[in-house]
Amino acid sequence: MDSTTPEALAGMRETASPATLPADTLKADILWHVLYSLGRDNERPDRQTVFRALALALRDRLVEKWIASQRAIYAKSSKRVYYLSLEFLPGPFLRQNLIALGLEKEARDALTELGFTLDDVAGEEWEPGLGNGGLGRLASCYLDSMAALRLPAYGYGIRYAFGIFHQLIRDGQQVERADNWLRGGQHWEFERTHYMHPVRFYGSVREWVDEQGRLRHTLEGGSTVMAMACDMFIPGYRNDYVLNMRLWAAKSSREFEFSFFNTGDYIGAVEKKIRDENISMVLYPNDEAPEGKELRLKQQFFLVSATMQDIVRRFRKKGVAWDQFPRKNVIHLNETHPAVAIPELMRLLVDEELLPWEEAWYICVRTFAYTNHTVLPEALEVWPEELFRKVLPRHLQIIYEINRRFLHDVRRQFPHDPGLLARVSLIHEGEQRFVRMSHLAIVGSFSVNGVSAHHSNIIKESIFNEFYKIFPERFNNKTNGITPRRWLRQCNPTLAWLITEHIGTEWLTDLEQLKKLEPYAESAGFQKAWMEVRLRNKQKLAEYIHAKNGITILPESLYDVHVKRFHEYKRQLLNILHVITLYNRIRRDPDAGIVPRTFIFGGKAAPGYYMAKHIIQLINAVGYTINTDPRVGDMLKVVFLQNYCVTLAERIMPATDLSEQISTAGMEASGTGNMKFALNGAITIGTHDGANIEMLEHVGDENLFLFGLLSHEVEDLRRQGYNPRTFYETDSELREVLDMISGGYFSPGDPHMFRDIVESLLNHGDRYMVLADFRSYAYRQQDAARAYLDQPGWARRSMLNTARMGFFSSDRSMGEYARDIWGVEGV
Ligand code: GLS
Repeated sequence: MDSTTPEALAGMRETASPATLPADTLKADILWHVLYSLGRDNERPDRQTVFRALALALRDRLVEKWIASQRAIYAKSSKRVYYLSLEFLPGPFLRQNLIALGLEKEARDALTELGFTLDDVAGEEWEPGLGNGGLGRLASCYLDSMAALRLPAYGYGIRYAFGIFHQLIRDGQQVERADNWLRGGQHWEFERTHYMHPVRFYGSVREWVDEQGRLRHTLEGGSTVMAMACDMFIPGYRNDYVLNMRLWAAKSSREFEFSFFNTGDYIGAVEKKIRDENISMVLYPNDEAPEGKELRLKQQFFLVSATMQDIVRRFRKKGVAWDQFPRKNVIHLNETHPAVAIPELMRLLVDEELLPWEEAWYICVRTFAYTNHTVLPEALEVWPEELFRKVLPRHLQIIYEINRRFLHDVRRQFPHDPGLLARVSLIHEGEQRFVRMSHLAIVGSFSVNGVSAHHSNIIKESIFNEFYKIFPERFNNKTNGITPRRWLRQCNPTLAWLITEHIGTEWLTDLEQLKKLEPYAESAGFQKAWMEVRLRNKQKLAEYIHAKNGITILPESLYDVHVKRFHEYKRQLLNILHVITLYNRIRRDPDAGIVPRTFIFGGKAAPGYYMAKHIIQLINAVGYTINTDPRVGDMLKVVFLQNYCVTLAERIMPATDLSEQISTAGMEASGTGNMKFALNGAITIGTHDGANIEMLEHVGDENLFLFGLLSHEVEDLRRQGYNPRTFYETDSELREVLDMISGGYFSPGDPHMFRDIVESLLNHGDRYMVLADFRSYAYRQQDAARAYLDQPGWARRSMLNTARMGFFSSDRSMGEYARDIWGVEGV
């Protein structure tokens, strides 16, 4: 067999240790599951059936290792990490699990004997879209790394019946379709139908005095929903260690149903069941914009209440005193979405365990840690006080008490700043009162971290500056990372193999090893091999694009890729303005010597986000005009790939030349797509924002195209009074582009179609400073094009990007969290 193929790579079993279930029975196990688990004829199973049976055969192997891992955690009585997140975006499991278990080759062989290829069978998997974007995907990279590092950890989330919507592009516009990811069955998880916790909402608080004269609080009335555990397994890379991600599904409570049934209200009982189970029905499709709906608050508490019951149950088994709780548990809040865990723990300790408030609070602030993922003011979560009182009346009381004591301390510490109290209060006062979840999370946690060095500085210096003055020791940075197992080894097997051939396999668990590639950057032979692999990846993407969009693209053209959620601050608009600029240059002079480029866009817009959806439409309209203009030919192509998701990202990352990371400086907390592209050898064009800045430090400024205003320049400009019109008036190329859009050049049937977009730039302040950065972006794009013409130079840059991305492994991030925040070690 050719040793450079992914098949050969799959054959490497360097550190694999034998599973209890042997690898060579995989085929028999698949056939067994076809018959006995799926109830199908196992003489001629179809592809979907084979996929499901293979998943079940792997789940068998995972569960053995999971039990062993749990036993090891118990035996060591380790401190446990609970990672709470309303979102996880794991992506398809099949290949990832095969790689982690070291069973890729066995699976290929077994499938070949059954008449299938692994590619075909893997194509049958529907990924669980239980997250919106970066935040959820980060949580999944972190679970992968926690497992790789053998941390005593658990992921906790919600098993939404419908994940992020499926995006279709119809007539150039986004259309949303429900994502019924469970329809194909639940082959990776175990549903723990016997394992339920009651979760209680609404009701009213009764105050009473007990025999010892203590003031007590009891919640009366309200309604109860059951949380059923569904466990999915996350294997560590070839280390026999398996973690679980426990996702809660809402089930109606039996008692209620029976009482209804007894009174003969059958339909009423069924309706109640449906209402209850709605809680885990759907993921809110907003990235960085809280929805503020009652159901969302219920989802948050549903996750928190069920998880806290699980944590307390495990803790109780140890039989140690409550003051040991923080030594045995750390609860990590992924954003403020699960921050109601803080008053929930207080409630458990004070109302149920009858601990004095001070003692309970002491436990609380030594247990929680909080990661902030955004500085956009509109994304900072707040809840109308009225709604909070209705849904969680006791929790609101507890928040008041936390706030009263906190403000008392602040007043003592800063007696001469009376305005400070209102600014740091957990309650925003005004016509309407709101609970500020970020303030709650900061006050209730011993650690508050940002997700890139730049972002963590912004937190300290601006958005949470006053908290930083009150609790300086709590603030720290943990730069995000990505898992190299999925984002190189799995998605780019041929490049992974080329790397392994030269530097061995250690990079898979120690990404800094990629540094060893640096000496090869000058080798003509290695450059050639590198570029061949990249070209093959680009050909594959071209085939996919041809099949999906019917557009033919040149694999040799520069693939300039912008994939991520659609948000104005991410500035897909800036990109398309530049595309139109190139188009105009070609129209003026077809021999202008433009480097042939393929612009690829992808990403979802929140269904209610008008401007983001409008920008998607503009991109598609521009694409249509350019792709059908005979003057342009192969020089420019614009492609919008629908339904960007993890599966699609895995296709795109390995085939990208230029990675667009062009947010307005100061607005992108970190970004993680930027890391995935660079790890696969793409070169970044980006702003001084988020983790781009650290990437620059690592890869060197000759290997990354930076442009645009710095964060403080953005702020200065805004303060001085930014006038976008000056740019329009002084830059004729820019003016031409904007006039074409507002004049209907790309929407001849409806000339006004895109006026709002131009209006937002020229007459509504251009909040994201698109026009201010346009010229420097266009210049930098020219540099990129020139650099691409020098292919050996590009190969060198590409390799150095990969070689220097070691720092951005999520293993490094998780190692830092474990050491600096959680105080835990591998089992
Ligand atoms: C986000 C940020 O916008 C990203 O910059 C960041 O990389 C990600 C993970 O930390 O978190 N915050 C958010 O609400 N959605 C995100 O993707």
